[in-house]
Amino acid sequence: MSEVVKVERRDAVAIVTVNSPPVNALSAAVRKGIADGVKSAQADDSVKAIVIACAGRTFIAGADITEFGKPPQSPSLHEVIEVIENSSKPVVAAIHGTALGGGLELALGCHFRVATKDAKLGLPEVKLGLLPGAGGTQRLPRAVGPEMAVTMIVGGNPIGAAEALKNGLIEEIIDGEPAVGGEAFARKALAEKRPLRKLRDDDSKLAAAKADKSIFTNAAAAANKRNRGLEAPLAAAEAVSHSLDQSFDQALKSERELFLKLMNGDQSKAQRYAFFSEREAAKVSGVPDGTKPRDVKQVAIIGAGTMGGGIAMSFANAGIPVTLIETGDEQLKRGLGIMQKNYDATAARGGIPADAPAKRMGLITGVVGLENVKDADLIIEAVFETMAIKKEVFGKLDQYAKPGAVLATNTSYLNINEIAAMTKRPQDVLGMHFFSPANVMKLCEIVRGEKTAPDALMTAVAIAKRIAKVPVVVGVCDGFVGNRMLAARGKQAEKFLFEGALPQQVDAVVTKFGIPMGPFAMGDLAGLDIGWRSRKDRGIKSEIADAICEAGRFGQKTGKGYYKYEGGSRSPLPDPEIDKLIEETTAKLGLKRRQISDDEILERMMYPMINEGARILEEKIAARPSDIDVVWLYGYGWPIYRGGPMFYADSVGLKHIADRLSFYAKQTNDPSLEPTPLLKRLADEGKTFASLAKG
Ligand code: T1G
Repeated sequence: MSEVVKVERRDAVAIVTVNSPPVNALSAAVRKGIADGVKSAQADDSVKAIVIACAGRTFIAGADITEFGKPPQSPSLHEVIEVIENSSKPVVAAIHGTALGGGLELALGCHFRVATKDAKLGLPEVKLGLLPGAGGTQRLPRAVGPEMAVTMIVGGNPIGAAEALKNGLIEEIIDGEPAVGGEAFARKALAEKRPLRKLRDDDSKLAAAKADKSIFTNAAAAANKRNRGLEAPLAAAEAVSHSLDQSFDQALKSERELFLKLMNGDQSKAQRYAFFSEREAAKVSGVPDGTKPRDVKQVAIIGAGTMGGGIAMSFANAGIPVTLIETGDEQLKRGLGIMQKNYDATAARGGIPADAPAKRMGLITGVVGLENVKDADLIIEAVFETMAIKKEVFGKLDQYAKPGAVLATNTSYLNINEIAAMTKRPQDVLGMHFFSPANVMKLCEIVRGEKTAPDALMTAVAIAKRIAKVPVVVGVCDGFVGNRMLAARGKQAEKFLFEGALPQQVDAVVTKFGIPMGPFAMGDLAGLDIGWRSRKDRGIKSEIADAICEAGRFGQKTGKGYYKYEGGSRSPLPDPEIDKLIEETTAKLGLKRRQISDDEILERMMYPMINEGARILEEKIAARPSDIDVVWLYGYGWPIYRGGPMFYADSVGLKHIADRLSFYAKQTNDPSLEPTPLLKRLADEGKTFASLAKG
């Protein structure tokens, strides 16, 4: 008898219930349990119909990803689906929560599917660098048509029950307990003597696209439009296309071949690593077991500027009401106006429902005066990025905030301990470093102060997840994790301009690697005047960057920076004026320019960052190498199919990286490029960063 699948009888209906927390993934035991359960019901003459349902919070969420890369165990998912599909008795999938990947593929093997109204159904395999490998590329087109199928499979995004019903993916939306709804549907199907619907035999929805291939090819092209460097979406579209030009069985073979190629490829390994790393990051190390987050009912955000507004929108997007506090009506009005404009623009392009802007703005209450924080359980400060102002705000928060409120600062690099010292409650103070635009970027660095209490930390992690952010706990240092590594890269980028390269060459190497924007285009986006002001405050000269700012070229905001921007476009155009300025400045300094290879640029963009990542691990600013990868994947556009800088370092080989860093340290007379002791040790021992996580 299966530990994870139970079969019970309700008169003539057999209910096969999967109970394998946390998400009823299709482990070998679950697959075997379902197959045996269906076979036993099939063999029992008194059973006239079969329902497959799940206990817990969700229907089957897919194949068990932890089994990937291990020797396959029977029965395969294909075999389980065949048992179901070939049953002479109707099999009904009763779906709740999410039916994803192999879970939906199993449901597609059933003769009927019903779902609760909040259920979501999808084939997200491309997000793991895979494609549906158990017939989904062939059964889904037969359920909803090839156009919708290729869009769902290439995009990897689930649809809701209503959309599924409208497109014929499910037969009915059910209320209450899924098994009860499934049983009721089964009885109805029996009473109506409904013919068993085997999707593999039903090509009716393929006819239009078979007659006019452009129906499929246009949908496939549209679905792949924003794909940059990912293999899986292209392979997935190819697999679905075979529903139109091959027999079902032949197309299954093609699907298998394409699936195995992806499974064994580098991209999927990186994407599966990223999936687990994101979840690992939310497991905070160094807090006592059982530490619970504090209850957060009321949230207050201080500052309605770009960051405060974006953070407020993140809460509103998650349906959580927030109080937005400013110092004056004018600032408040401006901030609320910008949010309204953003929501309206998104709704206008169909990104959110037409009624969403009003609903979400309705969750944001603007008030003037810090005393309005008194009922808040969590307060997030997002005021001007200077220590003096932050200290002043936290001094006041200490007066107004209720005991036990978590006081978070959104600072991107200032010292949290110094800010905490402005209060009598440093245990409640921490950083929640959001990334601009805060309503879009998923990363939230949770900065742990020296005195931050474990439950305060867990509160920030939990609330970050609630607003669909990806939290990573980091320690206090200049730039925490992401910006500190970015600074190491930026130093080399700037050096290249003095040594012989131009901005467009450096940026092209970085974007070719798969990062959406290079360092110079990023500088233009953020505004070059910010760095210029900070250099002047610290008495630091940088001849080229200073000359650019002295020419009034602050980046996109002034239409010119390292690049020029024409006709209101934000796309960077190389500017001969800059090339001339760089050449003149380096000539004035008596520097001899040289040709620099793209290979050298790539190594000096990536390896110093990796070296800084190793220092961050040595200093315990990050708990795991995978936490550093999550920061870069979700905060800086690192390509998901390369796993993150530390994963990438392991794939390149730490010995090579250490050797190259030593070489560049001598070539550029920059001892800071020498491999840090941790990197040196791992390289000498032939180990990887991943080996650190294994303890
Ligand atoms: N396999 C194994 N473990 C999984 C899992 C899976 N498919 N999905 C989730 N988990 C673990 C996760 O690691 C975490 O573990 C816990 O469950 C809760 O997850 C043949 C080949 C279902 C929407 O891609 O999208 O089917 O950290 O924190 O936020 O064609 O999990 O607690 O130890 O994410 O409520 C396709 C992946 C697989 C779905 C729930 N399926 N999962 O989100 O919880 S490939 C997927 C999710 C496949 C077939 C192909 C989400 C969720 P721990 P969580 P959540």
